[in-house]
Amino acid sequence: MYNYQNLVYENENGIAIVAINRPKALNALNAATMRELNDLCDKLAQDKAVQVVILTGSGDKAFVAGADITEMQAMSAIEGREWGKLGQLVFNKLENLPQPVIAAVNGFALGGGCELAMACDIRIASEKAKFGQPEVTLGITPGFAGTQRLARLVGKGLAKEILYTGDMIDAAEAYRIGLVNKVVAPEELMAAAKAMAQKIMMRAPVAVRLCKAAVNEGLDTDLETGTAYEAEVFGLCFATEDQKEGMAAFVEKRKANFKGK
Ligand code: DAK
Repeated sequence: MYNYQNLVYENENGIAIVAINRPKALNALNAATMRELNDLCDKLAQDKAVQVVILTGSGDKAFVAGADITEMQAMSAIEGREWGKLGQLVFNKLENLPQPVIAAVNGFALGGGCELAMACDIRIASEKAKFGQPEVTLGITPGFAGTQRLARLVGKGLAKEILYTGDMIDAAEAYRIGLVNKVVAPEELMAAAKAMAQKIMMRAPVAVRLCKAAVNEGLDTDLETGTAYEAEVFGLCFATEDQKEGMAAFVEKRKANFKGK
C-alpha cells in the first residue's frame, strides 16, 4: 500500500489500481503529482505483488485534463525545460514498467492527459472519454512526447491533424483511428479494465513481460534489430518453468498453471 497526496493507490489481488486524484482541477498534472508518479513508478518496478497496473482518473469527468495550466502559466524557459524533462522521464518509466499498464480513460484525456494515456500499453475508454492535444491553443507544443507517441499510434497524417487543430475527438473516433483499444459504457469501464488485467494475469508472466519489452524495444529501432531482440527473448522463455508447464499442459490437454518462474 502506497500513500500519496495526489494519487489513490490500491492493490486488488495483484492489480495495482492508480487514480490521479485532483478532481477539482480535472486531475490536471502539477509538479507534485508528477513527482509522486515518478516515485510510484520506481516502487512498482520493484513490486513483486503487482502483476498489472490500471491507471485512471478520480471523479466522473476527467482522466487527466492536461498539465496544470495555472502552474505552467508563469514558468520561465528554463523551468519549462525542467518540467518537460520531468514529465518525459516519468512517462518513459511508466511505458517501460515491467508490468503491463492499462489506461482506463474515464473522461477528458487532453494534452498531458492524452500523452499519459499513450504512455500506457493499452487504452480502454468510457463512451464519455474525449481525447485531444490542445497545446497549440495555449501557444505551446506538447511536451510529454505527444508529437512522438501520437504519430506512432495513429499515423503521421491523423496525428498532425489532431496536433495542428487542437480539436477534441470522442471515444468512438479515438477507437476508429486506433488511439484506444476498446470503448465501453462508463459504468463498465473499471470492470472491463479489470477483466483484461485478469486475462493477462492468467498468461505466463515472464512471457508477457518479455512481449512488452520486445514491442517497446522493437518499435524504437529497425525491423532487423527488433527481430533479433525478439529471438533473444524467445530463447529466454526456454529457461523458464512456465514454458515447460505451458507446453506440457497443451500436450496433456489441461489448463496451464503458471508460476511466473
Ligand atoms: N490545468 C489546470 N486546471 C484545469 C485544467 C488544466 N489543464 N483543466 C481544467 N482545469 C480546472 C479549471 O480551471 C476549473 O477550475 P476552477 O475554475 O473550478 O477552479 C476546473 O478544472 C473545472 O474545469 P472547467 O470549469 O473548465 O470544466 P468544463 O467542463 O467547463 O471544461 C475542459 C472542461 C476539459 C474542456 C476544460 O477544463 C479545458 O479546456 N481544460 C484545459 C484543457 C487543456 O488545454 N489541456 C491541455 C493542457 S496543456 C511541455 C510540458 C507539458 C505540456 C506541454 C509542454 N513542455 C515542457 C514543453 C503539456 C501541456 C498540456 O497538457
